[in-house]
Amino acid sequence: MLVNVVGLGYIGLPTALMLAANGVRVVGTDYNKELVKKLSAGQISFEEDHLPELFEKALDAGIRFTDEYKSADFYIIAVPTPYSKSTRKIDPVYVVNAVKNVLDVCPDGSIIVIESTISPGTIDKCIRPLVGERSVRLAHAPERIIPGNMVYELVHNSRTIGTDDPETGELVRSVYASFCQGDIVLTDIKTAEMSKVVENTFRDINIAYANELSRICHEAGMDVYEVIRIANRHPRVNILNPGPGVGGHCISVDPWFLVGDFPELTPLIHTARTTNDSQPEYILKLIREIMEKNGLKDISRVGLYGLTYKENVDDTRESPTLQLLEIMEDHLSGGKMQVYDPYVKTDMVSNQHHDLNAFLNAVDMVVVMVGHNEILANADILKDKIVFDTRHVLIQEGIYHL
Ligand code: SAJ
Repeated sequence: MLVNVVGLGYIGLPTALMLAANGVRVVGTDYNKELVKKLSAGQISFEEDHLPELFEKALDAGIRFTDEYKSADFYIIAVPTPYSKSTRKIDPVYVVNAVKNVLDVCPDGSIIVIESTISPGTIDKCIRPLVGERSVRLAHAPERIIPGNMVYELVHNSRTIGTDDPETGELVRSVYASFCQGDIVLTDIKTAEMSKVVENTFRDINIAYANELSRICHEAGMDVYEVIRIANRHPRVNILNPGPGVGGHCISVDPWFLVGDFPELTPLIHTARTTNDSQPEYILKLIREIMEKNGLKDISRVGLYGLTYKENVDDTRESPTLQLLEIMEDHLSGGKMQVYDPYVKTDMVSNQHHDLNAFLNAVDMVVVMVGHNEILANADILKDKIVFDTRHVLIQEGIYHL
């Protein structure tokens, strides 16, 4: 059997490597020729724990990379699914194009599995009409791995597989069972679509609750972390952490699919999303408060530590730091803050440093936007600075928190 994994990004690549490393014949396809060249030359495309070792194993097992779609028995589509900022509905263009390209080359009897997160009903609405009368089977097996712990979670997480009939479900299960040691739950396609979106929405709402609590506690002069720590001792309470906002291409996007499709029925989801989206602006307000308290007038002497959407990854999509910088532009607030992230090697914003010491020399105040291990391991170099830790990762005295 040959598996063609389409889309070699944050999800498709680890999945393709995992299959290959576990004895499945795999060819990975991506329309980005540069990426294909890089992978074919044995260079990994993003930083993730244990991915380099997995890459080695997959190369030894004979994985191939190409920009062409291949005739195969089994396809896994893992391309991005953005949402339209105006309608809030899913923009399925990448999935639709990938499936069209697959249909041009796939033999009858093949199975096309969509792993990309899609709003409930997308396969019925946008993919089935493309397949028409062809005897090609569809499935939805939404990915669930968390950046930062992808390789472990690929093996150990439970998976959901939605198909039109149990026989196809078993076939798809057998492919994923080549590496997945978690439970594999079979269901119908629409339930699989919905359950994935619901999982990420649940997390978004929980984080929004934590962020709202942080604002209440700030106003009341209380320590939100102490409040959450104590509340979480209750056996049925598990409040997540407040932070500078919610980034990444998943949690900050997927809840909008439900709001877009069911606007009248989603006031809670909408409010949570809006709360999390407004958190960078709230952080900016707190930065100004702390500057004022310390007699600091020049915003260009303030540094944002961290540009990625969370710790120890190199992914900057929808990152709270980028959102905060965008808000500052909108407010035309004069000077620009300094920025540094050890994982971001290319220049993305102005005043971006690539050396921690140079960054620290340029600032009097550091705002920790991301709790990368680098800053945890070197926390004492911040001792002469005013520090605002939005992630609650530093334990030193005299640090400002949410
Ligand atoms: N965050 C907080 N407070 C928290 C937890 C997270 O502010 O207590 C922030 C993070 O810093 C980040 C954002 O939320 O900016 C999202 O990060 P995350 O670590 O919660 O999740 P993602 O986006 O990296 O991955 C999520 C996961 N979904 C769930 O946990 C339900 C992952 O399992 C999914 O596979 C992934 O979305 C996806 O691709 O859908």
